[in-house]
Parts: sequence; C-alpha cells; structure tokens
Amino acid sequence: MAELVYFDADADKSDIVNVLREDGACVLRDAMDDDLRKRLDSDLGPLIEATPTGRDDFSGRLTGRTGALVARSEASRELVMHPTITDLAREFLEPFTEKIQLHLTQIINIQPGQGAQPRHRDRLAWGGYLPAEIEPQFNTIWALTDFTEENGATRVVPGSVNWPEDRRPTDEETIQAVMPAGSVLLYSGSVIHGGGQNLSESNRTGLNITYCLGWLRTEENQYLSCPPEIAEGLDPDLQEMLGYTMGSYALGYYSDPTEVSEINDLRPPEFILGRPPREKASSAALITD
Ligand SMILES: O=C(O)CCC(=O)C(=O)O
Ligand SMILES: [Fe+2]
Repeated sequence: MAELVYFDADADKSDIVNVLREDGACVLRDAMDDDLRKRLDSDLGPLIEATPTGRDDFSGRLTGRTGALVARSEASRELVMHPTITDLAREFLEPFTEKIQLHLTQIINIQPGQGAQPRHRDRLAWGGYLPAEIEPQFNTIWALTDFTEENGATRVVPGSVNWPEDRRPTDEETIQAVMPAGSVLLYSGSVIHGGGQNLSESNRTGLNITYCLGWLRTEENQYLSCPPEIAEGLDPDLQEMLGYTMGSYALGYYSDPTEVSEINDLRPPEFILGRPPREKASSAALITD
C-alpha cells in the first residue's frame, strides 16, 4: 500500500527535503495560521464565485481555476513568500539553479460531481525536453477546505519520481493527500499525481502555488499577470520571486523601445519598478584567455 509522510510544520527542513527527493511528496500539517486563513477566505471567495469551470477533462469541467493571485489577493502574497516554504523550495531546487521563481498561482476549486483528473507529472509543462536528472519544480497545494477521500483530495503516487516513462501506477500505488484545512501538500515536478474525484456535496478548494528553476519559462506569465504598475508596490523579495530581477548575468534584461535620442539599454528588470537591483547578478563562469 502507498504511504504518504506527514510532518508538523516546524519539522527539520532536511528531513522534509529528503522525503521529497525519495517519495516526491509529503504533507506539512497546520502550516497556516487561522488569521491568514480567514483573510484568504475573504480575498478568494469572490474570485471563486466569479470563475467559470474548465473547458476540458484535464482542467476539469466542474473545476474552477483562478490565477493572478499575487495581483488579486494580498493574503495570497503571504503564502507565496511563506518562509518555511520558500526555504524548502530553494533547498530542494538548489542542485539545479542559482535562483528560483514563481511558476504559477491558482485556486483549484473542485465542485461536487467532478471526476478524477488524469494522473500526470507537472514537469510535462516543458514538453518532456528536460533531462530526467533535472528536477524543475517545487509545488504546493494549500488546503483551504479539509481535503478528504470523498471530496477529491489530491491523488499522489509516492516514489514515482524515477520511474521509467512507460510505467503506469496501480490504484494500490496511489494515495490521497487527506489533510485538514490549513495544511499543505508538497510535491515535486516529477511525481505522478492528479486531482481527486469529488463525491461530496461541497467544494474542495486548494491553492496551488508552485516554484521552478529560475532559468525556465513559467506556466503563468508573471509579467502579464502581475504587471509592473502592480509589482512596483510589492515587497522586493516578492518582486524578485515574480521574476523582476536578472535570472543570471545575462537572463532577463530589457530595453525601452521608446528611447531614441538617449538609449540606455540592457536594463535589469528592477529598473521598470523604479529601483536598482539589490545585488549584482553573478557572472557566468567565463572562459578566461
Ligand atoms: O487539484 C489537485 O488536487 C491537483 C491538480 C493538479 O495536479 C493540476 O492541475 O496539475
Ligand atoms: Fe498537476
């Protein structure tokens, strides 16, 4: 039978990262305080109400998905920058990148009657081009309602991280991330998982916040979902998590095409937010003559 490891929110970080590397998933119990939960409910309730359900079986014809949460919800920003989570994300992805960035924010509201989502690996966003040894992603689904077997708690296949591409999981190898509201499922980009079937009478609401290697394209385009006029009012750590900083010496500069008489090109993204970079981008290993 499949087993999922549960940690208290203050558990040792290296224990959590080790389980994530081996199993590809685990749960942190009660990682969100009640006050934040209340503020999230009041920020997100109207957004959930206004969101239509999906147009295909993967996104879910009875599932609402709402993004741009950094721009839309102040309370969501605290979850995006939750210190335990960002520390874990950095440690987990550190073998493959200098910097991490926000990959997507999405309320996933599974309504009664929604069938199970096809199981998948989230790394398929990059179309299967990434070598298997590179782990691209650190994912969270925060439970905003209790996640139960009946209401569609996420199905995960612990240990499926290094399986050959053609191996299919059995039901015995799959387990649901049952957890009380305020807990968070952590899972990698390489573990097989999918939303569960909602056989209950009420919604299963999760908040999917994911991080990826700083040199990859992100699923949610953060520059369009949180444009400079909104990003300029945010905390610098959050601005940088959104991608408003150089990814490395050469990654992410811009030029202002309206400048013609005095051109000041190759600007770091912070410039559009009205401030200089907080640190100099490290230079790539140059081949010296
Ligand atoms: O809603 C869930 O529990 C999982 C959703 C998911 O895996 C996805 O949409 O990629
Ligand atoms: Fe997924």
